[in-house]
Amino acid sequence: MKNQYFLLCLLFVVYQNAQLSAQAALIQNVSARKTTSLDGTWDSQVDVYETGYLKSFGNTTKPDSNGFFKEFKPSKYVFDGTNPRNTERVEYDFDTAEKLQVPGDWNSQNERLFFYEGTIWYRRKFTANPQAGKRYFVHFGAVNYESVVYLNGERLGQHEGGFTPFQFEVTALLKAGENHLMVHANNNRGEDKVPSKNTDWWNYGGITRSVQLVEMSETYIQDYFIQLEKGKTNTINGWIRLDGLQKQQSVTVEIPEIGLKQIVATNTEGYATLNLTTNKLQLWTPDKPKLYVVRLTTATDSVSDKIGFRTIETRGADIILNGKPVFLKGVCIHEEAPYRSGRCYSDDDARTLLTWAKDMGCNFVRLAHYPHNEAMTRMADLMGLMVWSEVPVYWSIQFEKPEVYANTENQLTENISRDKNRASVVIWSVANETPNNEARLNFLKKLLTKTRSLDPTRLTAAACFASSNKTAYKLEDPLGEFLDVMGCNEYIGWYSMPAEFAPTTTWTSKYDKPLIMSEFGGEGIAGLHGKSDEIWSEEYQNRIYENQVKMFDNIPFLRGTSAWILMDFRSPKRMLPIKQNFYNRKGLVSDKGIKKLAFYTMQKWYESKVIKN
Ligand code: GCB
Repeated sequence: MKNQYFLLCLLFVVYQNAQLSAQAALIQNVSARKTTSLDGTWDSQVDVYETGYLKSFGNTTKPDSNGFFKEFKPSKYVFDGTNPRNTERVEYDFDTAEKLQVPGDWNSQNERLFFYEGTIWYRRKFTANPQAGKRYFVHFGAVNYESVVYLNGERLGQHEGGFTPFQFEVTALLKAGENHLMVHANNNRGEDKVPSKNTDWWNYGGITRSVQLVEMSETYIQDYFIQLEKGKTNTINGWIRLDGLQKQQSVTVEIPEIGLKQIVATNTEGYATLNLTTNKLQLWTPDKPKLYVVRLTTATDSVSDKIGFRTIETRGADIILNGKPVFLKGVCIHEEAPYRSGRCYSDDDARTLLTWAKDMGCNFVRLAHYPHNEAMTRMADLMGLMVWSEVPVYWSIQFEKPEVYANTENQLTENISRDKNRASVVIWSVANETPNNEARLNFLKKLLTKTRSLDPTRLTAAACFASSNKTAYKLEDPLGEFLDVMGCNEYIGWYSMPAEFAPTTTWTSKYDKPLIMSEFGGEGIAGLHGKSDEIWSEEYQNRIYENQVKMFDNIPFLRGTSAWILMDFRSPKRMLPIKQNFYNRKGLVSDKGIKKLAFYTMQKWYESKVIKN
């Protein structure tokens, strides 16, 4: 009996600890909830040697119970004749430490951190007033790349992946009054990470997106998926999931503007499916990006979202939006802040970037090469831009390792989980320029199956290479068999062949599928003018574009293009002094917002693409 009691107690403690450190399932539409912003000024400590995890003269790098997250304070030294320890010697102090702004990468906030890759500890003090019967979560928009999170000295858990949201439940740890939130953020690159060691963008580190304390009712609407059924413009399909003790409830789903209402009952798992038929919907299109207020209500919670409704399919080589063929006039975008560089995160940043894309005549943007912040997809919904959303499976990835797959699948799941109700997102892309071998094919096939299981309504793609024999290009990457849309990156005029070879280059495909030319272009420095054969000049860049668009007109199965890239962006690989100065200069707009000649060439070509949508 005694033993049984002991076992029970042990199980309870194990269970409690698991609850404390477990990552909670993402709350859908977190900004529509009752939140306290934890953005602003955080105390920060650079920790090059992981001293924050070491014992005094430690020889271990394992998390230690005396780490920085305990925030020891020097106490008055009293020598009792036996203990020789000098308690005054604590060699860190977050109160007087340097400050960093959140959201924001550390590289662009402090010159000493510009090239820094490693660990920075962040601390934020905040006041809370927890209410009985409520549950509390700490939600991070993203931390690049790995984070370990502590509240009031207790470890909440960790997260890997620099571009997706995650959260922890803190109900049991949150105190009335002052609380201390601590984040160990580390952006070391590694061969077995996703992305891997080598990328052509800046490895901006830190808490790059907003942090919020979220208050929820005990049983709350945790997630929902509300979209048109594939191919049916009058049927809304989806599901709702509740979390909490009262999982079986009725949920009212309403779209008040068109008088649509359905009441569904959740099962013992808190799950219910939805199916609503209506002929009253005005469909979401890039020209008329109509969004509807959708309201979900239960006895214990309610939430509203703004959702657009559209269908997206392929038929042979065509991409079909709301039943009609469409050409995707696009441009690639990095999550680089206009005018100031660094990571962007705000509505204003998103509006500036997407307004440039609209000015160019785009109806489509490729958000390269990782999930961008939520402001981008929400703004794209509002402004009418179709979105290609991507996970950072970029160049060489250790495809043969199961843990690398698990990490990638988690990043993909978090991305789809966050953005699955955005009408703007039409494509989930699983990879960019990955080497053609068996391990990669198996990995990506599995990832595509996962993508479709999470979201059967959208298209899948990957940016691949074509095989080429001089000016004959062929799409035959074996991955093509498993994609809905072929993406292809080519740099005729920059990395291969002079630009003038483009118009006579022929394109064939092994697959009867649409092609999006997912990258093309070359560098050009805004304001540097010269002859069109003078490399780095705007004219040289423009010559590439003039020849590219001639080629595009001759590719029978081309259904979209996304030029590389909207704006100049920082990259450690681009070292040429003066000209590049750590910027990839392939932007059609400079980092200071100056439109280059090639911008107007694309604009003109997009104007000539007459399909209206
Ligand atoms: C590519 C990559 C992209 C690079 C670009 C370039 O093929 O997909 O990430 O930045 O080329 O500028 O070389």
